[in-house]
Amino acid sequence: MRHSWILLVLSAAACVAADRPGTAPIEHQPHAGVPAGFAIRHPVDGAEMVWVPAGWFRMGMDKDTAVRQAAQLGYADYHEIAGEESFPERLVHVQGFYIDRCEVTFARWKRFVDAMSWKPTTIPPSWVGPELKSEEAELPIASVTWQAAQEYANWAGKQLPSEAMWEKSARGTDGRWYPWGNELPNRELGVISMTDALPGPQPVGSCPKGASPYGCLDMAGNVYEWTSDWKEPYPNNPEVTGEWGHRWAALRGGSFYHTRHSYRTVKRFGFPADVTYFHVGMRTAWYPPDDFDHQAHAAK
Ligand SMILES: [Ca+2]
Repeated sequence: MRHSWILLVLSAAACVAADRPGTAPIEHQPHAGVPAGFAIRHPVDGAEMVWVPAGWFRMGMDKDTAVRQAAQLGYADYHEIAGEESFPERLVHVQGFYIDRCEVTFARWKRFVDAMSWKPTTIPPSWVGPELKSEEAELPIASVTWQAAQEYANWAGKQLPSEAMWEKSARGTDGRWYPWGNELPNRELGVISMTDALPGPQPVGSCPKGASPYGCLDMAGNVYEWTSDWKEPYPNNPEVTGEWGHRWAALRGGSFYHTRHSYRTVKRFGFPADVTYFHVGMRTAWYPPDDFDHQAHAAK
């Protein structure tokens, strides 16, 4: 009996030690051998998805980083870029998952609509009817409400990424400010607006130089992307201001329509879940089943 207790205590101690940031937590990891960025075709919606391995990453930012990011963008005060909404920086652990390499396109959205015996509760006003114009096929779907985005994800057997999943997909594990590094955005890196001239949405994946560490494209710009989370203060945020709570769903990544500070990987944005605009789209994430054959679904 005494021996059993010693084993139990040792085992518990090992669990605690291994669950600290920077170490591998003891957990069920059926996909541990899948390399970062491994690409598959999703079996339902056919989207190319890339693998983000399980592990810790730096999420959010601290005040010093906010000051430096504001300065890089030409602002004297980090409150002008809502830097405090991303406080504090901390290590967050996520399970391994796949995420769409690109935003959901008109072509994929049409597959969803065609496959449904009922129609989504909302259909983007930009939807043109039963026939998809060829020039629209690879544009990102836009004017999508949070509910409609959830409906697409449910149909595909996937989900919207949480803010943590989205942020890790965009910045990897080195705390970078933008998907490509710390260099300021430009039109080679993303479909962005750094001036008053708006580029309008572009076909997804048109800025390969702006790829994230896992190969995700358009995570800065093109269309804003819904996450599965409500926009609420992060735990231990020392500057909780404004109105928070279950009022806004969180969006990430900025859009062709947004201001120059919206393209940072830590930037959070929110809209009421039943509201949308012409620059709001989505991408999906997916936890594959334990017996998923990654190689059999590898993207060609
Ligand atoms: Ca985007």
